[in-house]
Amino acid sequence: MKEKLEAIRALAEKQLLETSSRQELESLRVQILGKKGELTAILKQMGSLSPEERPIMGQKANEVRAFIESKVAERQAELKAKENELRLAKETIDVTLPGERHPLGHKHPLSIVLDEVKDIFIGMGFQIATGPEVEWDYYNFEALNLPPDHPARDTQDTFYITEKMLLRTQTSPVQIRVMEKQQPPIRVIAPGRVYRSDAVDATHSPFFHQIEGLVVDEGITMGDLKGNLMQFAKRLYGEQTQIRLRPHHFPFTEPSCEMDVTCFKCGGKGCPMCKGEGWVEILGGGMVHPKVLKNGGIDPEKYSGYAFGVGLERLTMFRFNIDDMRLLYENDMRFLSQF
Ligand code: 2NM
Repeated sequence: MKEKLEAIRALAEKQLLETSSRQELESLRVQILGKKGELTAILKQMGSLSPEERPIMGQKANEVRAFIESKVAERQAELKAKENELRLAKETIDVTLPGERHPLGHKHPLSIVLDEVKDIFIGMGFQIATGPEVEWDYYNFEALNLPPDHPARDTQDTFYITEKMLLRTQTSPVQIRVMEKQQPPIRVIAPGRVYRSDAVDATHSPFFHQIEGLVVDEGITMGDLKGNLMQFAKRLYGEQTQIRLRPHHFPFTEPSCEMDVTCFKCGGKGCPMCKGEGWVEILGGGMVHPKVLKNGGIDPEKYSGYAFGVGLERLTMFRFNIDDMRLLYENDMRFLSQF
């Protein structure tokens, strides 16, 4: 039995050194010292020994157990240190490696021009107003003095949701909502998406963006419209830019006009861009119709106002010399990365 114990000790010492992980070590420990282990099996045979031999063997067995236990602990510490070392080596980061470059995005050309337009009007004391894209027929047409038989109210031109609800065709309904909530002085621009039942081509889309402006106060005249919009044109297209107003018709303004600016391509001499005219049309506007002021809860006897509407796509296409509106919606990186 003594020889067996010595054999177990020697084998254990050798096997312990051969373990290469703490898991392996643990199963070896169980194999030797566990309840069904080799050492335990020997101890169970103690009963067959003579009373004199028993304590001697018992002591020997305890000695072997203690020896193996301390060796296991030793090996465990060694393996733990080795595993740590390996993990550290694997997790090492080479801080001198060059970083991965992430491509940096930028604003969409429509947003670039919209932000410029906002800045210009904010600089002139305007506030930004917004409103719903799904709008009541009342705000989109009726309050704006569009008669029931006006072509814009036809389903050919407008997306109706119900008989009384539609996708707004302009941002002027926002202006009515502003007037309902606020008495003059009013100076707002309402930028946003609008919808018309149009087929897609180089200059049309079923949705596009408008920026409409509204100024209401005592004594506002066409002179204010002309002065403010001239400043706008000069800030957007350069100091040298000239404007001209031509008579026009809108149901919500009286009198109404369209505004041209000197062609930014040729400076007014005439070129393919302006079709030899020297001028390009950029917006429509006029003095807010007294009925429209009244619909907004404003006394037309006391106050007057001007309003205008400008297409963001058109401004952007002029600004960056883009000849097809579809390019603004297709999200083709070859196009967008040029701005
Ligand atoms: C335009 C042209 C003329 C306009 C009118 C109003 C309101 F609500 F004050 F009556 N907002 N915008 C207007 C006037 C818009 O777009 C070409």
